[in-house]
Amino acid sequence: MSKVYRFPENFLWGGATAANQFEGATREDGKGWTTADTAKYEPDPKLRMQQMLAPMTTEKVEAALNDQAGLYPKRYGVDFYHHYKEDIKLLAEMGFKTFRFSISWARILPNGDDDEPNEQGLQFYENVIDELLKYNIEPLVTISHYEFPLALSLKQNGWADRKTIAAFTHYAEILFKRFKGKVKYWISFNEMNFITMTGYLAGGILADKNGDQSETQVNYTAMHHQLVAAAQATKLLHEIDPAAQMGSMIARIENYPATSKPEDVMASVESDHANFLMMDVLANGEYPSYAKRLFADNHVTLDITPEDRQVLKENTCDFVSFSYYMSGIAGGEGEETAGNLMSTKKNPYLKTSDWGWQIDPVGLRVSLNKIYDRYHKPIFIVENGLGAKDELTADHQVHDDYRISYLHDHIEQIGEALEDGVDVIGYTPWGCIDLVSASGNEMSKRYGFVYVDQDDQGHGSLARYKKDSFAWYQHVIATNGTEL
Ligand code: BGP
Repeated sequence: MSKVYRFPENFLWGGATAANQFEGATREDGKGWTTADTAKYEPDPKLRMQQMLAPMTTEKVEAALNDQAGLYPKRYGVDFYHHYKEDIKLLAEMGFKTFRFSISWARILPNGDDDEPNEQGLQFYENVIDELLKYNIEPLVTISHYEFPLALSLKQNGWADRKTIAAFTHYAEILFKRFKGKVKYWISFNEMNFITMTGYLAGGILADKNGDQSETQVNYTAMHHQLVAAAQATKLLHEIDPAAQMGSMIARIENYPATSKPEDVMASVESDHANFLMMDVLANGEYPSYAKRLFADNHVTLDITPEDRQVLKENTCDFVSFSYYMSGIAGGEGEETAGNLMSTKKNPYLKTSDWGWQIDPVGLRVSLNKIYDRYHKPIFIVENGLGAKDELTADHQVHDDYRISYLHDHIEQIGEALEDGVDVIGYTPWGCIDLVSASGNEMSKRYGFVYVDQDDQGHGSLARYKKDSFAWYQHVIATNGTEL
């Protein structure tokens, strides 16, 4: 008999997506270009991550926009824009209590800083939200998920410029006013910690506009601007819709010490510092004491004004959230394996996914405990899942027992963490309906309970088919996690 876990009665079971990987329709209804629209499909898997993390330039942006022959999968996603009713119906059938999606800034403000919003953009998201509410599905909305209005990158180098804080808060204010009373859970930025590594993906930064500043300096400056913007947005949300809550979010990378050698343990502590930095600021209201040394080690100096400190202090987040896919290793030597936007060293105790990410359910419990010990705030696990190659049979089935096993083992560990006393309020596995991969711009890497008929070249009927995991997750939700 397997152990029975007790999840809170109102536990928010659901799934997660992001506009740039899911929606498509990038040229429709007045939307402006975004940074995600320049992500070209790279046929060689070995070069994909490199391409994703390489600094972007104005020249490369222009080439992408003028490229008639190239394949840019994030421009078409899986066409949620035209399938949202059908898709939400499937989520409702699974019994979803919540659905995480993001709003594309350039659909609301095509140039990023327009005075007036694009009504067609707002209407689309209102339709999505109303459709969710029709089925009693709580919307969980990310305001900025790996896409940025391209016009603002070209005009003021994205988040490198302090003016972007005002543009963002104007955009957020429009959303809060329009969706007041309808959206209770908001997340300011997706995986905030990656801005220090990936200026273009997370911050719309163009390397040729950095002047004589180092890339690291510019990325950290952008990080500070995002932190202030997140705190200002929290303030606005609480003023406009006091019942709503703002979450902060990071990509949690649980990096174990390579050995019990004290230096390896210290490397793991430092890895936590780098990983938690932005959440520490948004949850605790100030830069942590270790930040001084971290900035010095990176040769970074930040312009933190007294007003910045005040807004951060007075507007901490209501809940914390994170993505969790894998664990890694800090310190030591050894063979490398791939991971979520960064590689890590191999852990001999763990198996890996088809993409080399180390599968570690217990690591999720470790992270949940660490995060709760650190912040004492409710925790929303807003991404988790297995990217795998699925096979659609002739009769439109997908037997994804590997995905069921991954999710089963992670949900068990959430159950364990609940028993540890951790306040977990919800769980939204990533890519609940198949979508374009963030790092690889490919369709082959699938996470969903629902299969979408589309290949890496963008060919396919876009028909949606239920995988075996669909019925399994439906049962998990129906029994509130007591039957896994
Ligand atoms: C996270 C992102 C998502 C997402 C997921 C899986 O980093 O927030 O946007 O796609 O990882 O990553 P990938 O699609 O690269 O497998």
